[in-house]
Amino acid sequence: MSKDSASKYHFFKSDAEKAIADLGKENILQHLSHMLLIRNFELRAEAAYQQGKIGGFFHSYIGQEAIQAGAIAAMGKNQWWVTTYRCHALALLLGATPNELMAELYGKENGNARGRGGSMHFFTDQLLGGHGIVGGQFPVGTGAAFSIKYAKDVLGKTDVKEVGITFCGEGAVAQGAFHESLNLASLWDLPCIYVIENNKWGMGTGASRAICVEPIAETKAVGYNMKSYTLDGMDFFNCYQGFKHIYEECKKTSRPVLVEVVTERFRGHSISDPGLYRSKENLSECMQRDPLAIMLKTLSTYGILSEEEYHNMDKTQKDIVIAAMKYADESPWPSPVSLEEDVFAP
Ligand SMILES: Cc1ncc(C[n+]2csc(CCOP(=O)(O)OP(=O)(O)O)c2C)c(N)n1
Repeated sequence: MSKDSASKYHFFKSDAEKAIADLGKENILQHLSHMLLIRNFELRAEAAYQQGKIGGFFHSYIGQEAIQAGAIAAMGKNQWWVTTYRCHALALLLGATPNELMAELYGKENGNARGRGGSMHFFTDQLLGGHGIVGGQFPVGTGAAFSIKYAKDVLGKTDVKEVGITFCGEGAVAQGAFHESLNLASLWDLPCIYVIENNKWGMGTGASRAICVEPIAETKAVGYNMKSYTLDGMDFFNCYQGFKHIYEECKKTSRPVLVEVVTERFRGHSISDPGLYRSKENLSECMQRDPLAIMLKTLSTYGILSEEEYHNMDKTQKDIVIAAMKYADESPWPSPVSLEEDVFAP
């Protein structure tokens, strides 16, 4: 963390040694392989985009991998999850296959949304979508948490999920749906975990020029009588332990929580953004804290993984993604006859 950002945040205190003991070697390597899958998926999908295989919007998660990997390591897949258009990683982590996601990016019939949604609208049984409207996901995540509480308290069901997790960028906290959702969640004691992934930039506007108070979660949570936490989004173990703590607390109290995860995006806002508003020095300084490099360093310090083993893991994930590109390339286009299927507008 740079001196400046370290001073304005009160980070959740974590202990990598304890996290490693808690998760166990096999699990940790599994989570690292998921982060490597995300990185490889994004890198190669970008290349396919440049070759004209993919069209439309495309927002990369490169640089932010530790956040959602840590969240899922802590809370398990079986919750309600919802996020923004930057949704490739969450779909992969929740079990969508690289094949179906790549085919969706290529606009093919056997894609995740039959080629209709593209990059911003991935779904799984637990993922209630990637959403293109900034803030559009807040009411969805809040409603999902309401359904959990209703099923438990009113219908007396026991076999239900525990929490609804809503991810957003910092740019979304100035949007009305954020405030209405947090107000209701607090009023009705809903088990909502709202996660602001603060990568410090909207489409090209720095957070400090768009949001009137910082740190965001700490200051905004007070207005909704909620607890807040701040996590280091470049450190998988900090995210894992932070989310684990937050999850246990939310399950116990059924009180909503606002979390700010301080992170960096290593790419432009979207693939068409050359990032001219950001200096090369700023970007290369941020990239010094690559979440994958930080994880490798921690794991090698504790004798869990050598550099060679890491590169072998990376190669395995790269091959999976290359096979997904071949699958997508060879997949059929949707039939023009099916154009009006799944369209709900009259
Ligand atoms: C309601 C609405 N306003 C504007 C946009 C255009 N838009 C798309 S992404 C974006 C920036 C959002 O930044 P942030 O929330 O910080 O998320 P990030 O992309 O950095 O992950 C904007 C303004 C939109 N999609 N929806």
